[in-house]
Formats: sequence, C-alpha cells, structure tokens
Amino acid sequence: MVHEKLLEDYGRLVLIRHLEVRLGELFSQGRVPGTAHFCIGQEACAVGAVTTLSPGDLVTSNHRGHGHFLARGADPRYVLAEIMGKATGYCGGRSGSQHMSCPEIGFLGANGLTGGMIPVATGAALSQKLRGTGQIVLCFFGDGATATGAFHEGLNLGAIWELPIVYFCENNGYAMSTSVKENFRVQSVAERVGAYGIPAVQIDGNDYFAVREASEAAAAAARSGKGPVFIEALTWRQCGHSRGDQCEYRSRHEEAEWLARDPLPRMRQALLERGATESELGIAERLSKEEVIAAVEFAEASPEPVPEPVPEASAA
Ligand SMILES: Cc1ncc(C[n+]2csc(CCOP(=O)(O)OP(=O)(O)O)c2C)c(N)n1
Ligand SMILES: [Mg+2]
Repeated sequence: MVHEKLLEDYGRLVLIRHLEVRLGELFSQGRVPGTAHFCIGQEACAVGAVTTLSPGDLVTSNHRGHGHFLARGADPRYVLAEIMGKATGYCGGRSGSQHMSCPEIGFLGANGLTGGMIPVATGAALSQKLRGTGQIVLCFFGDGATATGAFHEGLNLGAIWELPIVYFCENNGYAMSTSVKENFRVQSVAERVGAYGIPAVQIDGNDYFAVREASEAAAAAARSGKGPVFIEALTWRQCGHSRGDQCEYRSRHEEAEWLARDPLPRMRQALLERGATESELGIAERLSKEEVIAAVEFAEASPEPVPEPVPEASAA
C-alpha cells in the first residue's frame, strides 16, 4: 500500500495528460474554437510543485497553464468549459485557455504575455510579506520568459525585498521554435539567476519525486523569510508549441530520447517500486479518465455566454 497522496498525485498527472490528449482530438474535430498550448510531457512539474503548497498560497502561470490550474485543484469540467468558451467556465467563457484564473483556490491566473505574470507574482509576494500572512507564491514560466525585461525586473525586486516566492522555470528547451542554445550564452538558466543573489537549483523536471523534493525545500525556505528560491526544471513538451506546430526544428533522435523519459510511466514505475499495486494504479487511472469524459459532456452541453451590453459611461 503506497501513501494516498502519491496515488492522488499520480491521478492528477493522468488527469492532466488525458484531458489535453482528449482536447487535442476535440480540436481536430472542429469542436473547440481557437488554439491552446498543451503541457503534455511537462505534467510532473505542475503536480510535483503545486501539490506541495498550503491552501492560502498562490500560483501564477503562463500560456501553458492547464496543468498548473488542474494541479491546484481546479474542476476539469469548468476548465474545459472555459477553454471551449462556455458560460459555465471559470471565467464565464471570456478568458479561454490562456487567461484562466480562480483566486478562490489560489490560482491568480495564466497569461498569454510571455513573462507577464512574473511582476504580478512578485507583487503578490510583496503583499503576502507586508500583511504577514506566512503564505508564499509559486510563479511558473518558461525558458523563453527569461529573455524578457519583466523577468529581470521581477527577480531583482523579489531578491532585494526578500519576498516569499518560488520562481519555477519549466525549461523545455524551446521558446516556440527557438532553442535555449540560441537564447543565452551561459550554460543554464540557473547560472543566470545567480547574478540576482537568488539560490537556484537545476532539477529533472520529468521526475515527479525530484520536483516534489526541490519544491518542498524551496517553499520551506521562502516561507521562513529567507527570500526567493529559483527552480530550473529540465523538461520537454511532447507536443508542438501550439496547435499548428509540426516541430520541424527538432530531430527524431531528440524526440526518442525525451519520449523515453516520459514522466507518467516513470512515476507509475516508481510507485510500483514503492509498493503500489497494479489495482491501485488502475483505479487512479480509471477515475481520472472518467473525470475527463464527464468534463467533455459537461462542457459540450453548456451554453455560450450571453454578450452583455457595455455599460454607458456616466456623465461627468
Ligand atoms: C511579450 C510576448 N512576446 C512574445 C510572445 C509570443 N510568444 C508566445 S509563447 C512564446 C514562447 C514562450 O516560451 P517559453 O517561455 O519557453 O514557454 P513555452 O512555450 O516553452 O512553455 C512567445 C515568444 C508573447 N506571447 N508575449
Ligand atoms: Mg520553453
């Protein structure tokens, strides 16, 4: 019998993966408008980091945010409804995939602007510090975001004000089709961050246990008033950047290497080695898949939002 939290987290990994695979099919059938950025292959980052948080802590995300939101406990029915632009979605169908939020469960929001949530997260951490809440902020972004001014300004303020924040970079090797090798000259994102006086670690982002261990240590340090901690998680998206991307900039060799490091079978195997049974894992997988089926039914049956008239400007 393996610990219940591990089975629950494994179920979330499966839920995130399955929801996005199903979503991809719905897109192909023309049943979802617009586009989306999937986190297929990066699920261990979301689940390993977010599930170490306490209830009052806050999460900020980027354009690839479905996994972060679901890991925080978002209801897959309302997530899918939001992506489909339905009135029952978390933001009434008006945010779509890239700008979902639900502050009530500690999810301040995704953002289509690369690096856009780094200053927001840093400001939220300043608020936590000034109010003495003892709560922290977990701020997700990609390797590409480290090239933005928002990243450098945000990190420096977080450092000099010793804010309770964990900066979590999912380094998936690419910003759209631009490889990290073309994006900066130093060896790693973690090396860049040293210049701000923030302790930084580089970890295997496809290993749920490595992510969890680093995130627990980072959260404890940030909570204890020592200032920010930076995690660079090496990972890889198994899908294209967004719907239309055929990944022509990646070699078949690279694909094979990373597919062999898929976080899902790795966690499954690790759980078996820790005493989980096939039956326990099978139940967790089935429940997650059933949740996705129910979410698709709910979202497709939901109404479109009703356009509201723009309120008339009051006479000055
Ligand atoms: C300010 C800004 N510049 C450029 C873009 C276009 N853009 C969208 S996603 C993306 C790449 C982001 O890469 P990364 O931060 O590594 O995240 P990933 O997509 O790899 O998860 C870019 C440049 C944008 N959305 N916002
Ligand atoms: Mg990237």
